[in-house]
Amino acid sequence: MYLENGLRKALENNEFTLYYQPQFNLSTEKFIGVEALIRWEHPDFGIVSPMEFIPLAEESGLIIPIGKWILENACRQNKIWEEAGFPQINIAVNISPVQFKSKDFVKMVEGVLKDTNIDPKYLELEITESIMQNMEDSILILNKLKNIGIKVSIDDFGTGYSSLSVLQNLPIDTLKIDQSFINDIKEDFNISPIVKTIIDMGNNLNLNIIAEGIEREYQIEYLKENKCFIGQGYLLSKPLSVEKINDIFKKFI
Ligand code: G
Ligand code: G
Ligand code: MN
Ligand code: NA
Repeated sequence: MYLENGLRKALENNEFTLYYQPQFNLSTEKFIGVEALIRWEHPDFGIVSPMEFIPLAEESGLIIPIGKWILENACRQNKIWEEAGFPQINIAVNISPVQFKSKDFVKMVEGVLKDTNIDPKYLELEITESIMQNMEDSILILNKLKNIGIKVSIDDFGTGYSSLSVLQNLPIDTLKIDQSFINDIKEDFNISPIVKTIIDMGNNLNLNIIAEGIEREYQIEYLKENKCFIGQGYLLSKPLSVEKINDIFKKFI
């Protein structure tokens, strides 16, 4: 309860910040995008993990204003990088299923794009497989997002229940392989066939594939050998503040 009261005040008190985790092309080692990840600096508790407060925000409905704040700030930041003369990169933003299903979601996204004036093709929204519980409505929303020109990825892919046939009917662009599967890639490459199956499926459907949670060099080797060429994870970089991302721009572009 105490945390939830704090959450109500957090937006107006400016207690949220966005961190950005770099995404790299595993072959060229080029920096190609970032995933925005919210952080809450609570005045009494210090940093509170989104794993704790996003569920509270979803239950209370606060995810709607907070989600809008996240999207606005991520898009504005991408514009700032563009205006600083850095090459354009993708910005990925996590979207809560509650937000995705909310009445004015598409209108909100359009408004943010207009206000921040970023090229929609550099924005990627991360949704989860749970939206497929309501396929028809979700496809309508996804088609609207596609028409706006933004990209959509399925986050934590492989942990839900999406079948190949469902997947091929979804107007999406990218599969993000859940980090638990990347963690299963051990040094001897003697692993379950799941990672390879997901990569093959994604490639066959012409989707981009991003490996999450890369922590070991040999995982990169395995991924490249099996034709997954985009990755993020602590080995490559942790989520970073804006200032630190600026340094990466200077080093990797
Ligand atoms: O960075 P990490 O520990 O911080 O994130 C923990 C969880 O919180 C992950 O499941 C992640 O998807 C989620 N999360 C992080 N940032 C955001 C955000 O901006 N919006 C939403 N909806 N979820 C987020
Ligand atoms: O649910 P989602 O995939 O958006 O959440 C991303 C979460 O994974 C964030 O909490 C982020 O900080 C975390 N993360 C990113 N890279 C790694 C990694 O290499 N290892 C682990 N354990 N977590 C990671
Ligand atoms: Mn994510
Ligand atoms: Na994920």
